Amino acid sequence: MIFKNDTITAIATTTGVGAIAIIRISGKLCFKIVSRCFFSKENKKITELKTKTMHIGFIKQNHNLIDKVFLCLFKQPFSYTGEDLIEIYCHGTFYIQKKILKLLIDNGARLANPGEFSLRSFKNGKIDLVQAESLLELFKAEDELAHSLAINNLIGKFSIFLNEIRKDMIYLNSLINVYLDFDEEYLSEFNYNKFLNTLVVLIKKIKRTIIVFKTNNLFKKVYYLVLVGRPNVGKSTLFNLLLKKERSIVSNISGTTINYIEEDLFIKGIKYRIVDTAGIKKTNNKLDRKGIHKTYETIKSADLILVIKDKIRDKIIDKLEKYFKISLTKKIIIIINKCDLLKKKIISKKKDILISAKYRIGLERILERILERIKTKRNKRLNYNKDNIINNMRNYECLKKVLLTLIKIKKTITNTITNTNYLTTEILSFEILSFLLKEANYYLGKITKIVSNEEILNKIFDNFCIGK
Ligand SMILES: Nc1nc2c(ncn2[C@@H]2O[C@H](COP(=O)(O)OP(=O)(O)OP(=O)(O)O)[C@@H](O)[C@H]2O)c(=O)[nH]1
Ligand SMILES: [Mg+2]
Repeated sequence: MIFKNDTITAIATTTGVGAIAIIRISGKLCFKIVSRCFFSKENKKITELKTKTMHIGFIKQNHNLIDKVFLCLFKQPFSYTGEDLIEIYCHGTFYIQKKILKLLIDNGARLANPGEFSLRSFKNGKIDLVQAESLLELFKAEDELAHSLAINNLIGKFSIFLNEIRKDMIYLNSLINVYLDFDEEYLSEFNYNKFLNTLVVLIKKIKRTIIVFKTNNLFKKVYYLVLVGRPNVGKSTLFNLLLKKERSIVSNISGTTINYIEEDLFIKGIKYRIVDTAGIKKTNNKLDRKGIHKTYETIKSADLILVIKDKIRDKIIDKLEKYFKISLTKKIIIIINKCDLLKKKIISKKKDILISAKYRIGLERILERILERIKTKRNKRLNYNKDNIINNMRNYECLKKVLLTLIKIKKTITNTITNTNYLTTEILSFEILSFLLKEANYYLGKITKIVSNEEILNKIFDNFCIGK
């Protein structure tokens, strides 16, 4: 699909019926094609319409009226794709959307591939690769943090950083290039310190960015909440209550849940993965043992373990700590369920939360406690979010390669300075340095724009939806 320049069209809004749908068309023949089926209320030709302004008109097929629409046109290069582009705002019924799309195709447009509008935008220099990827991240962002990282990079935070790096590398290159063509007698004029100082600052800058990404790779992390306890204590009842749906089977038969079940859960904009598990008990039954083994496995990946008891005396936490051979205090929230059955007030530890999952008592306290406990981790993420600009693993790997190459350059220079056979190694060094700088620049280019690898481009843009 890469780099065709014919005229493409697609429905840009989500599939289905809505009040309004948007149909996009972009490319050389865009205005020509639309003028065959759009008739402006002002009786003006498409090319006479003011750009970036809404115009009311009618879509017709051989004099048959299909819809009354709004239309907005963008003349190249001032459009999302950088080409002539038109957006048609029609009524959002299936019939109208399909009819207009077919009309545009019959008049010479081609149905766009997923991400093809964005690919053209990238190809025409309207957005760089980082911004294209951020656009994709923006669509996937399900919580506040993922959204803020994506939107920051969409407006170019990471791209600005990369540009600064590129400028520094161009400067370094200029310092070397002067000496590449010179005779040996001029070489002693080369200012090693000037070169080294710039290089060291550059290395520090990249290192810091990489470390922020590496040490806080919590971004887009989903917090795992695992419900654990003896059989029949009400794990599945609480699981369903938190999810607000009957996802897990509840019964008074001990051992109802035999395999863990997990679902997404949002609490105040934060995404969690909540897991209901098989009750922990002594058993010789092979199937039950397998289920319990899986319970232990899920506990390993838990950010928080919600331990549910239906009696104070339950020694389940001791059992878990014995199994894992570590204290779980920091990860545990203790919940005493079935408080509705209590005849007299029980004395529980202050931190334990008393609830009745069946009668929906005490749920708020659980949510509050989860938020409280996740706060520390979340603060870490918020810090991270402020500083981090690297938007994915691919770019992290590329930037790491830039860093390693620059470190190699630094080593080459320091070796040269300490080398006693000064002049002969100097000539060799300049050539090597120039080569290494080119290599660093190549990896930097891979992040933003100068990508020759079609596979990478396809991989990125294929993930977009049609019409984007
Ligand atoms: N009275 C009362 N009964 C409850 C409460 N919560 C759950 N139950 C009942 O306790 C029984 C067991 O509930 P489940 O949610 O299936 O328990 P579980 O911990 O998932 O059990 P297993 O899947 O066997 O490990 C059911 O009959 C529930 O209706 C509660 O707050 N009060
Ligand atoms: Mg259960």
